Amino acid sequence: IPKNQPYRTGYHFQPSKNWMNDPNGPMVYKGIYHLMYQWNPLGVVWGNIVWAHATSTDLVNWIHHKHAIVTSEPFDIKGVWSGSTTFVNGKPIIQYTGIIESNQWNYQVQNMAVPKNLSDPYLVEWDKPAKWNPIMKPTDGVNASAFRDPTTAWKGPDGRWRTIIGSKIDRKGMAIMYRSKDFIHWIKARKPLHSARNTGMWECPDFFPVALKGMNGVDTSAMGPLVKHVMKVSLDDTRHEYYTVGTYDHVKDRYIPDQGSIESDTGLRYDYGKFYASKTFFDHEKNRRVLWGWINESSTVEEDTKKGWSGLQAVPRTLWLDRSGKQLMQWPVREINSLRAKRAILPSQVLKRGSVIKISGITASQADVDVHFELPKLADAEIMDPSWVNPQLLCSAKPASAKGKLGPFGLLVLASKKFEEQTAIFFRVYNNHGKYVVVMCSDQSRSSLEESNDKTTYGAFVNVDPYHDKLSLRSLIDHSIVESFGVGGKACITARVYPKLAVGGGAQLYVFNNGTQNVKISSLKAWSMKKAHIKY
Ligand code: DQQ
Repeated sequence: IPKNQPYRTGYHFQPSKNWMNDPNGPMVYKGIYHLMYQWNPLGVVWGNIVWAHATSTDLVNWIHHKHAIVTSEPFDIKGVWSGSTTFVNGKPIIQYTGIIESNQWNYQVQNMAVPKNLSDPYLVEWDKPAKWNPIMKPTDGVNASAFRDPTTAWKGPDGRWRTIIGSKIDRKGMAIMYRSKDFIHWIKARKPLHSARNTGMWECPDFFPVALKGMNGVDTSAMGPLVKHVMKVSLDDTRHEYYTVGTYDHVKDRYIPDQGSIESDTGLRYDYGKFYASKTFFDHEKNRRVLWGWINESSTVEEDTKKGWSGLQAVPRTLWLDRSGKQLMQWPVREINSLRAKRAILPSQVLKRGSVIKISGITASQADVDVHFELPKLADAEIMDPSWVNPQLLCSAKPASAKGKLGPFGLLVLASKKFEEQTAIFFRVYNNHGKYVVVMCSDQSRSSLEESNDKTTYGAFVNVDPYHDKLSLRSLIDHSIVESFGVGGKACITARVYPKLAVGGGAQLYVFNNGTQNVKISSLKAWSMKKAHIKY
């Protein structure tokens, strides 16, 4: 690892060097968590992809093993792309996309890989049975360069397995479904499980059940009256992910969203900042569903070349259905708390209009901070302009420096001593005909004196009633990444930032209120975070 690396993270998953993208085949097996990922052994941009492989007992500290899957056979000689793990009679089987030699560009097929030694909890050796591979080919009208990223399969009441593959026909994105009795021979269903017009290629689809009540996860094959289903896709066009909550009709084998749709701009997202090619798995040992997502850089290739790496994985998140049944909730896995070290507390107090309070005594460049706000006088909220339908545009038009009434209030992270640099994560509250609208913003516009970075501001509406609920904000700060969780995980925003001054000891943390109304901090706790151990 090159020395003097101000942007390398302390507790996010990243390889020793080079390019990383999608998380692949995550699972837990015999008490060991597995994360495989798309990795370029030869450079800082995408290419030469292998499935790198690391394991962990706690989702925090990792040990690398030899690559799980590399190109070698006619059915994957030009590439081993993303895929998922399914437990079939207790045995993990990987399905992944292989690129084959062809006159056609990026000709895609699906393959399977099985562990060579099931008694090895680290599952170091994988076998790609030449007898069966490829298990799915782009036949009858399927676009061979748009046929990839198999999901974890699920078993229907008829005993047959189902899996979906991301695809498109012209601009219509879809999840093609296959069925199998033996997990080897797969037959394409006549109709896709789901599709949506004008969405382009659906990369890395994910389809899974969530319990109607509580925070526990359920097995991917669970269905019936106690669950809803979630369908997520990564849209190649916009590089954003969208999901809907809906019903899986297992008789017709179709997914029907309750409301909204994938093509809509205002659709639900796991994360309203950077987050792509994500994948969940059911952690049957801790009864939770865990989400992994790839966070790419916001710096130029020149900068990435200098630092020698590109790409992070978000801290894995537990994911469950909100009580409303209309959206998901997310929260960093609790194991990450084991890295919390020195703590700073701010006693409950009024955060006066115009004030900026420093949180001292922790390493602000590698920290976890959790703040809860109370709003004494909601009636003073600004009037909502009906044209503000896009929260990202609203946040860009009204950055942290734009004074409001109730807000902006929140955190200034990775701030330099004289505020030449700062990343602001904050709320604003509006009054929309007597109903309150809360917007959460992550403002990167002043995050670095370096001009070449992408400093796009992100925003999300938070479906919360500030009359009854506290507006809380948790941010995981780690040198060049800030992952923020609004109101217990109702809205999440991840940003990449590359400060020049606010690095190491030069970084500071503040809580601020740039509104004309006072708000109350009912609690604020911040921790220095220890380094995670990643062995390469
Ligand atoms: N990355 C993989 C593909 C997938 C894309 C290739 C999404 O399988 O569609 O590295 O980032």
